[in-house]
Amino acid sequence: MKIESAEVFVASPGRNYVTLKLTTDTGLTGLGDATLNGRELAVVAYLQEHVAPLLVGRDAHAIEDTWQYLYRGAYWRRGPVTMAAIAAVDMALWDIKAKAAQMPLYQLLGGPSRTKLRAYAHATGWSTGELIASVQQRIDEGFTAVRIQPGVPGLNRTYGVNGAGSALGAYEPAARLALPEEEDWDTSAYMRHIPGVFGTVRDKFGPEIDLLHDVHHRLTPIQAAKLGAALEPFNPFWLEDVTPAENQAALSLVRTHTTVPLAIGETFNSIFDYQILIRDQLIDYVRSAVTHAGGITAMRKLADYAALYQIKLAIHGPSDISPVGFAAALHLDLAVHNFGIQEYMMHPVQARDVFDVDYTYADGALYLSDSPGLGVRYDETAAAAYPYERAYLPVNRLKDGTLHDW
Ligand code: EZ4
Ligand code: CO
Repeated sequence: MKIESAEVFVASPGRNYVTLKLTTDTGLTGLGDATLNGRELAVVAYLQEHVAPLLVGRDAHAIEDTWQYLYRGAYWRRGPVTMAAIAAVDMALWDIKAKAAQMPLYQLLGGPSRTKLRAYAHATGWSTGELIASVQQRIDEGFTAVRIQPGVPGLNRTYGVNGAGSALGAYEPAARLALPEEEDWDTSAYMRHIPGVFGTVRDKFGPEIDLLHDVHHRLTPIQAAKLGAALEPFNPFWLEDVTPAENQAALSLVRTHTTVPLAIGETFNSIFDYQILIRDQLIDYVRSAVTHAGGITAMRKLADYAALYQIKLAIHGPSDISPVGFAAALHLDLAVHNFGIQEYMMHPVQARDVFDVDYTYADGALYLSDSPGLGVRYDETAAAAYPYERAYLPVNRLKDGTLHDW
């Protein structure tokens, strides 16, 4: 079975998605997600100009060899653009192989290790009262794990929260503007405010609900250590991305001071980004997206490496991963032994016009069907009604104008 064509589609049903479609000489098709939020067309060019010519005529079954060919064969290694392109090809080839086998992809990965996939949803509110209402909404939807993102006194807006009174989902995770919005940040104000919010939410909802929080790369290691220790009385499920973690060894400082579980990795794109973090047991959850870390082939290796150290898989699941990339995550989640939890941010409603998915949500968990492949169909005609829109993520500045991590 040979690859006959490789087509790239860009559509913006609520937000931009880049989708790769491979077709074989037997008529099978496979889909891959290549969406890199705010840098979408760089991946489109990489796929169209540099990858597609290499794919036509290749054995569609040779997934590992194609992965190595695109990774080693480029000479230039890693990086989000390259790895998103490789991920899309890899996903599409697994989709094809599973369709050829007439099995859902998770069967080819070893079969199901569980009956359902526990998911967490987002709750946001500028004030603690608004946040509590948002958490209640998620509990009413059946979630037993909720990520809480409050506003910070003195700031105009911050990651995930658009100032006072903004509706849930209206601004998540950020404004999408044709030029980057400038948010503001004050680490001291944040550090003073968060423990009180956690305490109030914990008091309100009791000990059983799992509460998560995303620090979004904003602290130094010693600040992260201090925040972790301050939140321990409220038993967080995890703190996410406490530092940018480009310096992996720095996380050992955080570990020395707190037992709060740490999750990291949504901006990583290689298993090597985790080499020290996993080997030295500095984290508890790996957070890479299938779409950004080289696809199923690479993520399976990452999950297995993490499993050696009792570290669990908690794949990034924001709305900027397409339903194709999200489905790929669910197949891995179901198959690996060391599944932790799945982020479920949900997609804009318009995305349903373009992506027809077989996965379902009920009572705090996600389920896959037994349809062959990834279980996602792409409507090219519907997609054409949603042309690409340039959109940037925000940037973040301290009060004195210094550019900070967003
Ligand atoms: O900011 O996916 O945990 N989720 C997140 C996301 C990221 C976006 C960036 O494109 O941190 O909301
Ligand atoms: Co995050």
